[in-house]
Amino acid sequence: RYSTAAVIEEPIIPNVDIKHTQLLINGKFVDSASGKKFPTYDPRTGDVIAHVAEGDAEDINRAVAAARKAFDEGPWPKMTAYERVRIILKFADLVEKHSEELAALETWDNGKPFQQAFKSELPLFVRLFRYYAGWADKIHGLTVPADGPYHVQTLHEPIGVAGQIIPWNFPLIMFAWKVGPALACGNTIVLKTAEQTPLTALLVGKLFHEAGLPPGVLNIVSGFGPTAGAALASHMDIAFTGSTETGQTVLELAAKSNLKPATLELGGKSPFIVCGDADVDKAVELAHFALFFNQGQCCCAGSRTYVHESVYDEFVEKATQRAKRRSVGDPFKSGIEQGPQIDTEQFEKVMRYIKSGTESSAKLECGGERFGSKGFFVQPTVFSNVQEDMLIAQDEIFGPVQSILKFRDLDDVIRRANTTRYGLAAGVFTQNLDTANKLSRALKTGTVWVNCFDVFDAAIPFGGYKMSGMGREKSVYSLNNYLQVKAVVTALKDPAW
Ligand code: TXE
Repeated sequence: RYSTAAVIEEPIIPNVDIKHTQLLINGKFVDSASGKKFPTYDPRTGDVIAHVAEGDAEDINRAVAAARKAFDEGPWPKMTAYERVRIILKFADLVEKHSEELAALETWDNGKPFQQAFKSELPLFVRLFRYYAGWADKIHGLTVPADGPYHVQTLHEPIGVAGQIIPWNFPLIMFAWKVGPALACGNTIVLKTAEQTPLTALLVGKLFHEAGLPPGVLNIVSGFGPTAGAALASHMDIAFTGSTETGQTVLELAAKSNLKPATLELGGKSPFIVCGDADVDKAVELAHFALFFNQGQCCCAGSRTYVHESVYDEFVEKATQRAKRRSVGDPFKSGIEQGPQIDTEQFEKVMRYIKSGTESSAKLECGGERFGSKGFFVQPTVFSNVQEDMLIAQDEIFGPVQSILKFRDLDDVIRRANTTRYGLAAGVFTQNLDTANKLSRALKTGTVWVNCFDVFDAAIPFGGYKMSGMGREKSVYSLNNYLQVKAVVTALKDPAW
């Protein structure tokens, strides 16, 4: 039976003031040029939390002008790297101080469990900025030994104004993945948040200015994709996280405007492979986490659970029991593992996929219905007997729906795991080193987690093969997205030296 720990008839109202709902342009909170506002909703109930200024093309133009001026005239790019380090570190300290308030706001706007936001996402956010502060004064070029009488060096220069578009599933973490490296490299930024989750970015934007960030360096525009998002994609250098379909539009706009480079971090349908030698209880728990974490709203969710035939029946039985024990309810209540989906569109999308699963020959082991009568909650759902050609095995559901498939041997699972347009991540669960090595090399994905999943350390690169994206985020690799390399070749007067 499903836990009835929390009924959302009386949602817990967090003790948080919503202080910032305007656009943050040139260091000031301002209304949108049109004066328009849009509502942001509490996914637990569908009630409006606040009305937020709605930016569109004109606001993007104002934000870009501010960012351009801040880049061209300084002081940001002209500061010493050490001064930039100190501002980023001070910001990280301020966020740490405001962690509880930020986590509450994140849960309210997004629906994720408060404990998850407070205990893991806020500390990771702070860690990401401290990590990037560590890079800011260690970015430098090379001296290159070339043929001929030349002194050759490379300068690693910021690209200028970075345009960044982020999604709603991890509003703060996605902010950190994008803003951290761009600022460390000395760029200025125009960031568009997702229309579902505009609130936390505005508060951290305020904290950044309190930490000493000069006006115009970080501009934050709330608004919708086809208006503000498209205007930004047509403007400058772009970094985008979102769906593969929207990623294609963003790349097209980037190409049609000024051929700006784009980094894309898109969707996935990641395999999680449980080998015959695995400890089944541990595999069940990790596979459950890999799929259900964050209401299943992770680009890298382990959404195709492949299980070796020798442990398949036991695994299905235990995975079903685990899903039935998952506690669903008000994400502010302690002990709740799963809150609501982000909005009515995502809720309906998940329900459509569940329907397509029940209409196929897959077996619905548990769940399959709405949870409660309010908001956007979905029962943790498990399908067994899933086949590759079913929609639930092909498409990104982005919800709490586990699809379990059976495999025979390693070559069989490698071929099937790679038969998808996506290539973001994979999980491998085995005690055999040779099996782990073989799978890690054969899987066509940007990340392979062996006997673990969703390890998001700041120093580990993340990104996709195939239609899961272009470029890498986090880690030293992400700096490349925000730097240009200039070769300086100087003729030597006295080649002998
Ligand atoms: O994503 P969109 P949506 C996947 C997931 C989900 C599906 C749809 O499968 O069910 O995408 O979600 C901005 N020009 N992911 O519709 O549209 C938009 O305003 C420029 C995977 O929310 O990709 C938001 O800021 N920008 C994903 C951002 O793009 C545009 C996370 C993401 O929205 C735009 C979220 C346009 N024409 C959803 N249209 C991941 N990779 O983690 C929209 N946007």
